[in-house]
This record gives sequence, C-alpha cells and structure tokens, in this order.
Amino acid sequence: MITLYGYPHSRSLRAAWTLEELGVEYRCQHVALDKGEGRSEAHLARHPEGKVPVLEDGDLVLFESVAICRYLAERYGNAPLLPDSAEGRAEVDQWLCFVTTELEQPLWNHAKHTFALPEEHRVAAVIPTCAWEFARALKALERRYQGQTYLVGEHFTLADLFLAHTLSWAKSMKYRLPETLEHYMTAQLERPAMARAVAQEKAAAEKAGSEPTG
Ligand SMILES: N[C@@H](CCC(=O)N[C@@H](CS)C(=O)NCC(=O)O)C(=O)O
Repeated sequence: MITLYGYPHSRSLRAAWTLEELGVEYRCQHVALDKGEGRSEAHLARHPEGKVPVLEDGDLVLFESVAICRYLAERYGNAPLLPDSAEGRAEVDQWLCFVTTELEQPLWNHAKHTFALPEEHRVAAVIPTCAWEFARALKALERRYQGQTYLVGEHFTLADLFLAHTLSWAKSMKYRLPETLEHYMTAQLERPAMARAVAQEKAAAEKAGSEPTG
C-alpha cells in the first residue's frame, strides 16, 4: 500500500490530487508540522529536511512534489496525466519547472519571510520584491496561456495540476490573478479528484488529533 506523508493545504496536496486522479489506493499519514513532528527522527529518515510531501511505495521513499507526482504518473498512468509523446512530456516538464522555480518561488519567499522562517531570519523588506517577481512570472505565463482549457494538448496533465495548485496558493495569499487565469484555476480545482484529495488530508489530520490549519 502506498503511504503519502502530508499536511493539509501544503504541497502534499499535489501528491494526494495526483493519486486521486490516477485512482490509486493509498493511505494519508498526517505529519504534524505545527507540533514539530517533521523534525522527529522517524520523519527525518524519510525526508532529509523534515518536510512534506513524502511518498512510500514499497521500498521506494521519495521526497519533492515534482518527483513524486512525475513518478506516480509514469508508474500508474492508467488515467494519463502525462502525454504519450516525448515532446508532450517535455512540455509538461517545462511547465513543472516553470511553476516550481519561477511562479512558486516568490510566493514561497513571501510566506517564508512572513511566517515560515524563524522570526530572527525574516526580512520584511523583501515582500515588495516577492510581489514584483510574482507579477513578472504571471506576465510570462500570460504570454503563453491564451485561455485554452489545458496547458499542454487536449487533456488535463500534471502541468495543470501544479499550476492550479500554485495559483490557488497565490489567491490564498491575496495575490490578484488575471481573469482568464482565475477561470482556468477554478475549472481545474473543481475536478472531483481535487475535492477527494482535500478530504483525505483533512481526515488524516483529524485522525491524528491535530487541528488542520489554513
Ligand atoms: N520543494 C519541496 C518543498 C517542500 C516544502 O517546503 N514543504 C513544506 C510544506 S508546503 C514543509 O514541509 N514545511 C515544513 C518545514 O519547512 O519544516 C516540494 O515541492 O516538495
């Protein structure tokens, strides 16, 4: 049985959403990051930084959301989240890199310097730069995204899953999105697999007796 170690509303949702899209059986294991469980010896053995997501599939223990979702889509791709052609997969990878290195980073920096880093390491002065960098990445995205249903080809792929998740993260941080991207994001987030993934992570947190945040 596959185990996904996660925390509600974090990047582990990308992995839970992927598992739900693929219809793969799995178990969600809540890691109480808010209570320091990420730093436990057991969790540090799974993830060298004590973060989530982590995926266990037999002897394979994987961290990094892109690697996890890419693996799941390759290994259990009965509902294809990756195109058949090498060219199509390369385009999906292009967007996965863009989303996680260009679009997500200013959001993550904003979050780190607002609440995620220890207080003594936060620098409030970087926040306007984060907003500027996010707006620049969004403009780049808009130059390519022209209102089509999906980013790559005619089907929902991992590129859409990562982009929608990251745009919703931006929304939760009160960033404004252009109307076309707002519609795009809403359509992807309405997929039933997304709702099931949220419910799984919430249930795991409740089972662990922890209060889900955010
Ligand atoms: N690049 C990693 C980022 C993982 C990450 O930063 N996860 C956050 C939750 S979204 C975490 O576990 N934070 C706990 C910590 O920093 O100790 C990925 O995409 O998986």
